[in-house]
Order: sequence, then structure tokens, then C-alpha cells
Amino acid sequence: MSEDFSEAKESFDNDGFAVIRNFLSPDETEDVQANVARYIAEIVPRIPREHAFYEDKDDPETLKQLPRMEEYDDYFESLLHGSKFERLSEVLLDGPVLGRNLQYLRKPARVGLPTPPHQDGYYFNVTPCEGLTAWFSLGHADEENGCLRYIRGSHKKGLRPHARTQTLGFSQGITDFGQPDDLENEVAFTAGPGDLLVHHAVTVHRADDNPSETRDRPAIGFVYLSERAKEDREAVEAYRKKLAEDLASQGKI
Ligand SMILES: O=C(O)CCC(=O)C(=O)O
Repeated sequence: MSEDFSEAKESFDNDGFAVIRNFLSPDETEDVQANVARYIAEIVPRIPREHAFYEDKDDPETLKQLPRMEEYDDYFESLLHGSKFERLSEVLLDGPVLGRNLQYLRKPARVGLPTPPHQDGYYFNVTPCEGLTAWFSLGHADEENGCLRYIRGSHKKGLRPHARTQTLGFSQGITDFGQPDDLENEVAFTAGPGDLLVHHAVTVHRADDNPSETRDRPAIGFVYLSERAKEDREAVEAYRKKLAEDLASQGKI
């Protein structure tokens, strides 16, 4: 299968995001879906509570996020490292990359909350801020069930101020979002199973809630950092620890 990512590269550099339809074939996508189902059935019962988020922690039907799946399961480890997702990231980021987090991102029907406007680079704590998130759709996402929305060109305008949100899994949101520039440049992307949306770490993005009756919105997010990006590991770990303590004390995890 050809791996010419030049169109995606042009769009990523100009707009701060790229869309690749049918990034994986239907068979490959089914394999990922089956492994997510296996992970939920077999691994989730054994992992720490801060690595499985629910909109309502007493209701398993409201599962919303499974961070760091590569740490618990070989299948997801090999999907993050040495994969087509990694090869694409090397093209988009102009050189070697480090795979950092593979997470299931589900917006459950009826109860899935909005994803606050944010920049992933704010969470990453890296200098220079060179990284990306690849959002691989495992179902159908559209304006009714909370598809992703990017602000075109925002990756060229630097990191914006963020503050703590009450959204489990997206703890930081942009405080001054909603400027004319944001509203004029927002683009919503529908996606089907196998499609990939990929955005730069500085690209502003968000998603609405999912008020639909039955239409869950499942995806997997892959984070890659350029090898040039130096992480402040201590700051990242200290923040993660504090956040897990806060969420536990608020009864959210
Ligand atoms: O899935 C979503 O709603 C948001 C995903 C996202 O913002 C991210 O992975 O950076």
C-alpha cells in the first residue's frame, strides 16, 4: 500500500491539521475495534482507576476515555510504535518522533459532554512545542454527536491561556476562546470508521456534546512528540499526580 503523505503534510503545515480518509482499510479498522472491545472486557477491570474515565463512574455504559493503553497491552503498544501512525507522524513533524499516549476517546450517546477548546501543547509541557495528535475514528462522527472542530491556522499563533475545567479527561481549557478569529476559522469534520484527523500540538480544537439517543462517537487518539521537543517530565508527572488526587477527592474517578 502506498504511503504518500505529501498532501497531508501540506495541509498540516498550512492549516494545522490534515484529514486522511480510509487511513486504515475496513479489515484493519475492524481489528482495532475488536481489540478495543477486548481491552474493555479484559484489561479495564485490572487497571488503576485514573486510567479509565466514565461520565458517571457508577455506570460502565458511560465509559469515555482510556488513557495510556500502550502501557497495559502489547497490541496497542505496537499500534503506537513502529506503525503507520508513527510513519505519518515522522513525515508531518519532519523527523523522528516519540509515541507518548494512545487513548480511547468515546463520547457516549446522551451523556457525552463537550470537549473544551484547548491546545494539546498546553498539556504536553515541551519546548519547542512540536508534536501532534492523530485522531482515528472507529465509528461515525458528525455535528449531531460531537465531531472534532479545528480552528484553521491557529497553530501559527502560539499557546493561549488555559485554566482548569470541570471536564474529566480534558482538565484544561482556553480562557479567552470565542474571539472573532476563532469563530470565523472553525471547521467541523465528520468522520467514518477508518478515517484519520490529525492536528498540530498548537492547533486549537474542541467538540460539542453528544445529545443523540444511540450514536456513540468512538475514536483513538495517538500522541507523538518530535524528538526535538524536550519534555519537562517532572512538571508533567507532578501535574498528573495532583490531578489524579483532585479527581479522586471529588469522587470523579
Ligand atoms: O475526542 C475528542 O472529543 C477530543 C480529542 C482531543 O481533543 C484530543 O485528543 O486532543
